[in-house]
Amino acid sequence: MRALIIGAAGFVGGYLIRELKNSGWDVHATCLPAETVNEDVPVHSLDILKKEDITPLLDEVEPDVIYHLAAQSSVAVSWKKPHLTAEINVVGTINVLEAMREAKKQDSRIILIGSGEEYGYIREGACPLTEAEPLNPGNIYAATKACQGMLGEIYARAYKMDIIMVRAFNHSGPAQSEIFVISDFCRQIAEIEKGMREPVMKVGNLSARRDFTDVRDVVRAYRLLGEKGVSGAVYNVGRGRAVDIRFILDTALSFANRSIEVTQDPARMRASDIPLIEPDVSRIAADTGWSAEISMEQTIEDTLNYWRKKLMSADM
Ligand code: A2R
Ligand code: GDD
Repeated sequence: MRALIIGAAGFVGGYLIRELKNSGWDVHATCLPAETVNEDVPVHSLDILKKEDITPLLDEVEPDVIYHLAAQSSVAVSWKKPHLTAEINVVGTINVLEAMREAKKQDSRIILIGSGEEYGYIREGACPLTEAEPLNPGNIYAATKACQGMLGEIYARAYKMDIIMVRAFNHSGPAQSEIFVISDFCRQIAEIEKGMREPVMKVGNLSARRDFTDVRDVVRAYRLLGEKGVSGAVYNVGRGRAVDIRFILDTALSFANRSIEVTQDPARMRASDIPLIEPDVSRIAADTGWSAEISMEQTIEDTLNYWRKKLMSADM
C-alpha cells in the first residue's frame, strides 16, 4: 500500500509515518515549505491553499490512501484566528477533494481527520456518543471540522469517492506542542524541576471532561482504517472513557519530583468550553478490531520524560 500523508510535519505526522512504514507501507509525506519532516521517506513541499499544486503531486505519487492531517488544529487558536482556521480546515479540504477529482488515479482512499469536538454541546445523557449523534459544535475549530466531515460525506455520495471521516478525540504523547493540556502541564513540571520557574503550575478549566488516547494508539487506528475501514463511514477514534482535567493534573503532579502549587490562569480559560465529550468506540472496534491499549498514566509519564530530556539537551 502507498500512503500520502498531507500535513506530516505536525505532531501526528511523524508517528503515522513510523506506524505505516513498520507495517510495510510505502510512505510519502508533505509539509509546508518552511517545515521539515525528520523521517526517512520522500517529502514533498505542499501548501493545501495552493490548489494547483495538489493534483500534480497526486499524479506523481499515485497513493492508495491519502491521510489528510493538515490543519489549524488548536481550539484555543481558533478563537484568536477564526479566518485562518476556516481557510485551512475548510477551503484547504475542498482543495484536496477537488484535486482528487482531477487526478489520474481515481480510486485513492482519503481519510479526513476530524475531531470529537464536532459533537459540541450535546444532549443530556447522550454520552457515550455514537457517530449518529447530531453535531452541535461549540467553537470555531469544531465548526470547521464538522464542515470538513460534511464535505467528505457530500463528495463521497455525489462523486462515489472512497472517503472515510474520522472524529479523533483528544490525543497526546511525547513531542506534542505545549499548547495542548497534557504537554502543557508536563512542560511546566519539567521546567519547575529544573528551577527554570517558580514551583507554581498554571492551569485552565479543570472540570472539563475529555477522552484521552495515546498518539501511538491513534496512528494504529488510522492505519487500520486505511486497510479495513468501510468507505463512506464516520469513525470515532478514542478510548471511550472521559476523565476530568483535574485527573490529568493530579496524575502529572504525581510524577513530579518536588511539590508544586496550582493556580488558575485566566489566560488559559476559554470563551466557552464544552463540559463533557466521550465517544462510543464500538464501530471502529467492530470494523477493525482496534481499541486503545496504552494507559493515560503511561502517556503522561512518557510526555513528562520527553520534556525533561528536551530541557536537558537544551543545556548541552
Ligand atoms: O500550522 P503549522 O505551521 O504548524 O503547520 C501545520 C500544517 N498546515 C498545513 N499544511 C499544508 N497546507 C497548509 N495550508 C497548512 N496549514 C497548516 O498541518 C502542521 O504541520 C500540520 C498539522 O499538524 P498539527 O497542528 O501538529 O496537528 P496534529 O496534532 O498532527 O493533528 C493532525 C490532525 C489535524 O487535522 C487535527 O485537527 C486533528 O488531527 O486532530
Ligand atoms: N491547553 C490547555 N492548557 N488546556 C487546558 C488547561 C491548560 O492549562 N487547563 C485546562 N485545560 C482544558 C481545556 O479548557 C480543554 O477543556 C481541555 O483541557 C483540553 O484542551 P486541549 O489539550 O487544548 O485540547 P482541545 O480539547 O482543545 O483540542 C484537542 O483535542 C481535539 C479532540 O477532542 C486538539 O488535539 C484538537 O486538534 C482535537 O481535535
